[in-house]
Amino acid sequence: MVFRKLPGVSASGMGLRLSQKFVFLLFLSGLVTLCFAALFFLPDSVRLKRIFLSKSENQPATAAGSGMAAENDASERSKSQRDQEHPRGVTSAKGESGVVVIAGGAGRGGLARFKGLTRKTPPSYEATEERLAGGKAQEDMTLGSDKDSSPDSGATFAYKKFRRCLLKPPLGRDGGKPGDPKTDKRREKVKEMMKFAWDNYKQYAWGKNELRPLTKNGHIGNMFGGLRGASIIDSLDTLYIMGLLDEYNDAKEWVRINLDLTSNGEASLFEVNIRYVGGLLSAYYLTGEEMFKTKVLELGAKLLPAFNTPTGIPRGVINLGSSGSSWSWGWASAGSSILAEFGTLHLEFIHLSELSGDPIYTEKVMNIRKLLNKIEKPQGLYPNFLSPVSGNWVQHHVSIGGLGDSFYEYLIKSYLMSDKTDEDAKNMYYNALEAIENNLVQKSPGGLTYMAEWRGGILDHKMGHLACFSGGMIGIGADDGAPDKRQHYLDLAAEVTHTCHESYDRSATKLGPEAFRFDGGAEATATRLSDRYYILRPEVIESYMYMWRLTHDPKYREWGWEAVEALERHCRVESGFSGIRDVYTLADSHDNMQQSFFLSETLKYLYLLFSDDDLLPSEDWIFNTEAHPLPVVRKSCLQDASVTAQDKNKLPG
Ligand code: DMJ
Repeated sequence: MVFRKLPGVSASGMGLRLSQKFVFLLFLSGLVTLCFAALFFLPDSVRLKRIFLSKSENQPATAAGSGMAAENDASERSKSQRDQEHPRGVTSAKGESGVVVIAGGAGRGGLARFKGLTRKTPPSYEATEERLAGGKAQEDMTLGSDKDSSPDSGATFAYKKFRRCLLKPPLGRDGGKPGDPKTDKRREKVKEMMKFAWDNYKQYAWGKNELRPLTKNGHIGNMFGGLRGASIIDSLDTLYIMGLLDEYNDAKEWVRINLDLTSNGEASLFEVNIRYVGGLLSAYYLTGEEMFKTKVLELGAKLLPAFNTPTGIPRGVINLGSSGSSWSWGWASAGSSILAEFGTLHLEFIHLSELSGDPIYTEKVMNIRKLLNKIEKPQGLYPNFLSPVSGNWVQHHVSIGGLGDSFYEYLIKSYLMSDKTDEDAKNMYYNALEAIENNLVQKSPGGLTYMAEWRGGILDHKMGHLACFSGGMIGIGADDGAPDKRQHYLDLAAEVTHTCHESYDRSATKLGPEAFRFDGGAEATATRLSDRYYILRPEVIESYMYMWRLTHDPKYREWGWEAVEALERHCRVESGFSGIRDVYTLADSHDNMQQSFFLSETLKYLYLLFSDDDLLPSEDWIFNTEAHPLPVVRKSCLQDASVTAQDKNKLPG
């Protein structure tokens, strides 16, 4: 700046009068004050902060005990990133976004940026074999992927930490091998059945969704919106826990190379969630293989647009392509959504939030929960159809079987999976169970306990095969019921399971029909031709497995073995297993379909039934409705940098 000496003006210093100097200084100090004020009063700006604040103040704290802060930061980051880059909610997996937060990392904290995913060598199968045999390689294999996902490596989810928060090793001391040779032989038989089903699928239907064992080809169907390999995804964890490791490896490589998530088809939100999301989540949690996590997060993001309805209750069908449009099933009353569909997302979505650090999945399912909790319920019951537009029930049909079933299952399992902290789920479950007992539970003249269906107050004395899961459900919830009800719940669970066994025992094939009745003189038998089929469903065997674990009454293993023999006799064909059209005739008529849930559920539950309880122990693992094991979320342990659940378990008191 140049200060000019003005003529006729007595000047001092720089040629300015004292008063001029004073005005200038005043102006200068005003300017400086204004600049600082701008810094503090203008909206928060990271760039200004970077300039003016020290580096350490600029970084979010992610030190020990503040794991949540790191998680929240990751959530915010991914949420805003998604909003900006993928306005329709279609995101790439976190690992691919290039930005991840160091989780845990005691005392260090800080935001770290990484490009792409760290590739790793697949786990060694020798190590797995050795681990299954209880060898020293256990730690190497089970925690193999920690090299990628430990807090130090920068992944969003600390896998190693998660493993330490389990109370017991997932595969038990010896892969769950039972001490008793007879049981072990039975277990080996189930493993052979799995291998047979898998080998035939691989030979004739590889990459398709399901095997058609009579015509020896693949079936694609229209439930999965162009996604393929349903039998592969559904089999991953079963193969793994059975120690069929070559087969597991083939399945894993197919997922790595061929699972194409860019499909543009129309899918059932429910089916994709329970089979694909559930299957990939389990595979990740059991093996620590990062690729499964990447895939499941990519798929999970594709499901989010289904929730864009006035109430947030998702519609049943979703386009998995970029349009993300969704609609209700044509057959569902007045554009309604189905209770068993929108009510069977909770377990998987909680884990999507856990793995991604993005709370959006939890928010979506909590919103469903809130609406259902608030809405008026006829006699305390939850009807099967709800409008995603008005949030009101569309008609009053209540069923513990199809259309309603797994909603109830997910209430009690949400409570158990939350390490018994989700009190809302607990209350909703026990209230629902009370309403079910008051309105639906019946005793037949022959003394069989069953669950009828309810149509606006009128009972339909029919029980679906699907409803037979409820024996197991009531059993696993017994212990957390009111103290004076616990034995009652266990008895009820046993009675329902007994009835379901009767539905098998009263057929010529010793397999149960799709639905059985308790009217017109019938007791646990199908009276309609259209209800006589059996499509390899798991629900009855599922209840045997839970009841075995809860009571150790040997009858459940005997009943399971009866089912194995019946499956071998009537459903095993030259190239796989097939459903049958009529359980009451010995001249088998096969339906030519090996359902993917046979591999995922029926054979897994049988295998667990003949295993020691320490294979996927109930303290640590909750099975989703497709029998994919998901771990209990131990928030306090996961956030505690130093003490693990195993340590805590050992602490006195
Ligand atoms: C499976 O896909 C799941 O168990 C679902 O909850 C109900 N139906 C089939 C098996 O029967």
